[in-house]
Amino acid sequence: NAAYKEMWEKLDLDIDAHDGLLAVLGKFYGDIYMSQQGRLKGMEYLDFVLSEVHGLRVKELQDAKAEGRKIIGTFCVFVPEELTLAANAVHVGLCAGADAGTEQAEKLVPRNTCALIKSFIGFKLARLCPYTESCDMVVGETTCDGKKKAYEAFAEHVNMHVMELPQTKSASARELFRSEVLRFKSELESLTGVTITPDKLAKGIKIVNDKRRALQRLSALRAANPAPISGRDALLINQVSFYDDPVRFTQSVNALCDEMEARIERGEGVVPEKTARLLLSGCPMAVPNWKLPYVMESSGAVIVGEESCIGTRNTRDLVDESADSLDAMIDAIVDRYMRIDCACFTPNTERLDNVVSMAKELKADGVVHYSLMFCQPYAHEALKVDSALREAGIPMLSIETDYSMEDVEQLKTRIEAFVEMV
Ligand code: BJ8
Repeated sequence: NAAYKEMWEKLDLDIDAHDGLLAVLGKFYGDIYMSQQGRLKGMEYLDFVLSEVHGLRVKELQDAKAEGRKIIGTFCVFVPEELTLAANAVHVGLCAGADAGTEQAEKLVPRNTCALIKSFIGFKLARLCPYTESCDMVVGETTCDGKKKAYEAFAEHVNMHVMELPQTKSASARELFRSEVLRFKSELESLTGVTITPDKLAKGIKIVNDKRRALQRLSALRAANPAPISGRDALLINQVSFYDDPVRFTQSVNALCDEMEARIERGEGVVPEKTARLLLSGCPMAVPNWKLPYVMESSGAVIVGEESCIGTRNTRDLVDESADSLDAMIDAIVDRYMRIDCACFTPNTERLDNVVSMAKELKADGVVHYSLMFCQPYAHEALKVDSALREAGIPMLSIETDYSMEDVEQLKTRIEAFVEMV
């Protein structure tokens, strides 16, 4: 498409490398997604969004920019989208799920850095990501050491704002987070020239809550047996939630949920009733990181939930909508975000309770814990999650991997053995 090419050139992408990336992505998507049987009709919207991920949606961002709106890029679910929307800006997730520009990335960050970090840096340095190139401000956060140090290097290439995140859930930690939410708010206001009023913030809260409600609905419907949707499709929906227009996305997910309800009523599913049901838990899986879900679902299992930031960790809690002053709304936002059970926090026992109750609610036969190689926080918690699940009588398999395809056969062997056992 010539118009897109012109847009990518304006964004200064490396056109040849970008063409190559789109070709690989298209093939990968075809193999992993289009080969599935019995998909919901509503997934056509997601297929469309994904086929236009570097096209139409990026064009929409350029149109928004032409109207004077700003684009805010993020890497973590701790950055409140409610405030971005209240400042009439667009919020997009920039986490990346494919190996790209690794050699260049390794000049900015050490080799033993997790694939997610290397990937967003690699995409930037190799000029492959139209989202990063569209951003007016990129927001980082002091979560894991890998990200926090990577942002120092990344700031040489983009306009960065880093939120200082606490490491505990104490009262003083809450105060710190509250002050950082306010600092983010001021930063947004000066970037956009928009003053965030209670009215605007209430609208932002409502839009993001509605998106979360739709995703909660989807998540709850997956308790049905036979599973009404594949884990791959559900993961894709969660991935797309980070960059699609939130209102349009919410409508599409609700329409998909209507279809799922009808399917459940007919007793139908994507797999037979006896299929092993697995919960996936751990590090976030950014687009197009579909390797492990694909291996799991081609090993005789179906994934019934994602206990992850690209999953329920981002959708489980809502912001209280009853506040009417700006101050009270900020408090409601702070309270909601301080409930996120990220492994960067210490202690983080809520996560153990959440994994166990999620496995029970979704009637999972077992849990696959996924850590990215070199991710300390989730590797540590893999051990804790394992013992919490063992106590509850739920088997767990711990997987550590990255974005390369080299271990696919080995993963398949381990997962098939686990599926046999559960
Ligand atoms: S709230 S999980 S999105 S920090 S995989 S980069 S932790 S070394 S992503 Fe996260 Fe926010 Fe927490 Fe969620 Fe570091 Fe681990 Fe890499 Fe990670």
